[in-house]
Amino acid sequence: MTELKGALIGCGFFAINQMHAWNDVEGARITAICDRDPERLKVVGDQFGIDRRYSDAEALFADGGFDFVDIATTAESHRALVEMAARSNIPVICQKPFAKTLSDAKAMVMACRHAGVALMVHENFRWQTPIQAVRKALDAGAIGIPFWGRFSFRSGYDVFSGQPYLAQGERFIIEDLGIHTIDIARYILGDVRSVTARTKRVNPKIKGEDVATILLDHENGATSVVDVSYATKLSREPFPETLIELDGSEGTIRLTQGYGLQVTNAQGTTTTDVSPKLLPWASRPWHNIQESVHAIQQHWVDQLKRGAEHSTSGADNLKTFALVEAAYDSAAKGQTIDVGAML
Ligand code: NAD
Ligand code: 89V
Repeated sequence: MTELKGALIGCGFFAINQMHAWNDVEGARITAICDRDPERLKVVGDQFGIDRRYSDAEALFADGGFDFVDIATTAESHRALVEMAARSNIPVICQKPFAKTLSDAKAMVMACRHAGVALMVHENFRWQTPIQAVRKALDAGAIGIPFWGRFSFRSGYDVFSGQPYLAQGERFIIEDLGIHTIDIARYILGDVRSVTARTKRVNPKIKGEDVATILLDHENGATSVVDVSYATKLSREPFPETLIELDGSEGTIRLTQGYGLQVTNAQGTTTTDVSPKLLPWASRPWHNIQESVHAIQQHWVDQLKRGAEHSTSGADNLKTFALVEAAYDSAAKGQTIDVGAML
């Protein structure tokens, strides 16, 4: 099988996970890196033995010699970089949040569509082992037709020490973390018709909201609650676990803290350990996220080689991104937002 060559732009905090995962992915490797910060470029280049190093993305694309690009910068640079990739006819992975605005995100999808290049958003949470286990139980018909769900991420973990920019934006938890939780809700219960949300800032040291409660009306008639908080101090810190409750016509599913999957139906109750693997380069408690980075990057390569659509393609992610925008809009106006009108 031919090995694809990739270039990675953005050698910051999270890119280290992506670089480790690329080392393990079958069928691809990273041969060039780019960061406008010379120190980050050196750290990542030296750690992963990459000689082709660029401080400027235009120069990287001008030199070429790679089959895809992996954009691991923060959202403000995403549109320019994705459009650069489209102009160079290079398939592209873009980190979440996909863009700063929904109109930028739509333009990015259009640019790649016109260029005929694949575009996947690195929306990795749905690839976590416990989330995949919930999906499999539903697909196996374990609880019949789900009519209600709760997708919950409540934590007191200090995310600001690794990612200081999270304390500085006007928007915080929905844009950064809730975007994953909302994507999981869509993955499990399907697309959404309307959104009602409330937000709050509890931590006085940050600018944006750190608590959000979001009600989703799914197109299939199910209702779900997405509740996220970084202001929740618990006796046992759950970071970075998403807990799930699903009620269906024939039973219930509970994904509980510590990665237990409990399924109750007419046959009784079964409890399964659905813990993620601790990959050799991973560290607790991040191993759940780290394993999903490997999974989504392997999916990128496999689908690219088949010429098939990615689970979190740009077009798919517009539907998640619209829900983020709708949640902020709903919280600001105190109204329910119709999502269909936004897409
Ligand atoms: P970071 O600030 O640590 O790293 C970003 C890097 O990109 C920096 O080194 C910066 O110099 C570089 N950069 C920015 N613009 C550039 C440009 N135009 N050209 C070249 N280099 C440029 O940020 P981070 O914490 O690593 O986050 C990066 C992205 O990953 C964010 O969008 C964040 O939301 C996302 N993220 C995703 C997950 C996940 O699980 N999917 C987890 C953490 C972070
Ligand atoms: O996944 C993320 O985007 C991270 C974190 C889990 C810390 O919120 O920013």
